[in-house]
Amino acid sequence: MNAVNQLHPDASEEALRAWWMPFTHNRMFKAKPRLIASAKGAYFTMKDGRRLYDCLSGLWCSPLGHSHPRVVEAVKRQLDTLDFAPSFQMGHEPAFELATRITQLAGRPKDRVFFVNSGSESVDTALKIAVAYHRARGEASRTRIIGRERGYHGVGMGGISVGGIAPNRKMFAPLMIPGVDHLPHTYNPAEMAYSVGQPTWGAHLADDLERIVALHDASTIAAVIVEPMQGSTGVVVPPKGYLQRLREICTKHGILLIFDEVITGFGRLGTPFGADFFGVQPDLTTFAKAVNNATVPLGGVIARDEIYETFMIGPAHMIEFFHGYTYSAHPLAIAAGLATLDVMADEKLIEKAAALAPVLERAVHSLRGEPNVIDIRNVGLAAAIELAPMAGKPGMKAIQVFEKAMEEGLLVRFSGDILAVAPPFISSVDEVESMVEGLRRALRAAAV
Ligand code: PXG
Ligand code: PLP
Repeated sequence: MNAVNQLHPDASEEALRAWWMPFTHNRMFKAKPRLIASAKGAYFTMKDGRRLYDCLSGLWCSPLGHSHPRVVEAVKRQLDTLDFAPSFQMGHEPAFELATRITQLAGRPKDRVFFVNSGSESVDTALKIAVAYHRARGEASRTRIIGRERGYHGVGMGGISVGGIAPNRKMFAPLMIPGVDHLPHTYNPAEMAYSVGQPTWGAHLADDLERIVALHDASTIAAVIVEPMQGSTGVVVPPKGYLQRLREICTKHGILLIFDEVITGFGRLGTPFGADFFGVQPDLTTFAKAVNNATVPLGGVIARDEIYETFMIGPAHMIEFFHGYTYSAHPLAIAAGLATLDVMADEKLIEKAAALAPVLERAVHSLRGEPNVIDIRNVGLAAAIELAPMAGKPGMKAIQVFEKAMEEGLLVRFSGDILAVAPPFISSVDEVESMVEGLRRALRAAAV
């Protein structure tokens, strides 16, 4: 019998042995598995038949809902036409088209797109571009990268080095790239708890970049990488004026500014990119996830035209950038990307996200005062609810609320003691409001 067929809602631990699951408490999961069977629109159907509203759009990545018919159709058609195409020294037209469409959506029609397969790869690629760019310009001493505390930039060696989440780093210290420093994070509950949208306190924290520049000297620094809004660490929203200040300091010192838009790209804040929402343009932008609704793995880096042109030196028969992945611009991923951007445009989904943002904002802040809630943060169509940790058991309160929320038909995301929601753009006002009421009941149920 096929092992898959043996899986059942009460699947035995033996059947679940082999898959070492990512970012999961494997023992707890396998003792009490939660098996997803299918998904359609904004809902998952579990193996036991329960239906769950997808409060985080997958892992921040499926804003169109699941199995959108136009995306499914495009991928099926592509599969019958060209299943794989090498992208080293060869190309297929849809990849050029998607690159063009992405630069247009970003309002940077002259810029260039390098395709990869995940957010982690997009970050490592952007760091390589930054260091190689300075070298090509004759400033090979610019090798340091500045990240930020609480930053999440994936799990590649570059990403964990510039990232600022301790558990993701501490076990791998000897593998980290050298010469990295970190800006302070901007979260200060005493100054900004329950901020609605952007906090007004904290722009001055960007000035710490001047301290870092003074310490290392600008001539050693290649780039600063930040998420415009820190997603994984629990929707930490940049203070008003903070990103502008970072931009000014980078420009002043010839440092590239990288926005990691793996979560904020493609509409999450109600604008095409976070750069549009905050009104600050970076030099390099990383993206993944929503670019193709996560139908097939896809990510990329948008580079300013001047950065690309800097690489175009030397004889024309020479490779300019020694980097790329077997699956860069995989035809299925590209087809899903083109269909996703078509659906976003035709169904005005980014505008819909913008229209739902105030609905989520109003609703989620009404949870203030519910049991164990110590902060609520929001921006665009994303919000986080921070809970007071249980004495001696950090993370446990969030697990309890997560389980109660499942009983309410909600799949929410938790990380530490922070709950995060980022609903699909196709959601109705009623679905967003009902999600928050379900969370309210879950918070109360987890308190007793
Ligand atoms: N950069 C940022 C800003 C991210 O949010 C990555 C890079 C890495 O992407 P990949 O595709 O390699 O996972 C991410 C990913 C969560 C959650 O619940 C967030 C991510 C991934 C999974 C879960 O916060 N962010
Ligand atoms: N390891 C080996 C032995 C390989 O041959 C390759 C690619 O050819 C890789 C790793 C990298 O794989 P990918 O291009 O899918 O990142």
